[in-house]
Amino acid sequence: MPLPSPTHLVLIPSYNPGGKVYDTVRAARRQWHPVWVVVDGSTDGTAEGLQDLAASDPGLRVVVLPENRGKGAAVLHGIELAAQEGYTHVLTMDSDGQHPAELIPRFMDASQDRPEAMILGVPVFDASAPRLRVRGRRISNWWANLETLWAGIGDSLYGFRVYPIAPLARVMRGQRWMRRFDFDPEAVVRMAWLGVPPMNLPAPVKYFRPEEGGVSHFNYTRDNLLLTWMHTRLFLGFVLRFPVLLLRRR
Ligand SMILES: Nc1nc2c(ncn2[C@@H]2O[C@H](COP(=O)(O)OP(=O)(O)O)[C@@H](O)[C@H]2O)c(=O)[nH]1
Ligand SMILES: [Mg+2]
Repeated sequence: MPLPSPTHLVLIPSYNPGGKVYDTVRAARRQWHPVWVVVDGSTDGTAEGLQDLAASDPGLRVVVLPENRGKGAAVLHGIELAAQEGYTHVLTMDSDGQHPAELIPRFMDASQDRPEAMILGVPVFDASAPRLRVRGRRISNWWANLETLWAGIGDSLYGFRVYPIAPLARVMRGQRWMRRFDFDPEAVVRMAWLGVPPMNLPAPVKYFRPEEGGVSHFNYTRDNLLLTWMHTRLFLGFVLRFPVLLLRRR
């Protein structure tokens, strides 16, 4: 079992993930200590199940929010608590088994080597990935690269990342968006604007069929509208910052 880290923790926002969450959390715990799960108003019984797991595991902490407020809101709640306890970095990962827990140490090492950077997972898809999702993210990636003047964001959407806590909290406290699925792309763009350098590392992603326990809360219409509005506001922010970004690139 890994030794407790005083600086880096694994933070897993979770909303109605179903039974996959237990394997996910156990796999994360085999790689890292501490692991925190923020249960975001789940109604599938996983809050209780995770609390049972935490009762016999000092490396696992489960924070339960009574109402669903979104992935970004859950991450913000987690990083505020983590900062109060002296942590400086979080690795965020999904609760539904799609992300590679075995790469946690490699991502944490990269972050320890370059604490000023954000360590971004770049998804390596296999045949299980839905075409629409793979294509859709190219659009988001194109916008994110433009909005940062090609600062080097490998993937704008993948949630398997290590963030320095202080700039992330600063970016999130400053505005009321970024609370749902607009969290991941807006976080990288705004962090890049603050001057946080991205470092990209490949990381496989799996898509499970419903009969394998796969659950997705991504709603194509609702969430693509949310992402379109997000890129609209980021583009406006980009126009305002253009001179600064250009100077920095020079
Ligand atoms: N905290 C929180 N997490 C969410 C919410 N919706 C999704 N998630 C989590 O965010 C991650 C990605 O969501 P998911 O539905 O799997 O989307 P997909 O992987 O993009 O299809 C998973 O770990 C979910 O549990 C939410 O409303 N609140
Ligand atoms: Mg998922």
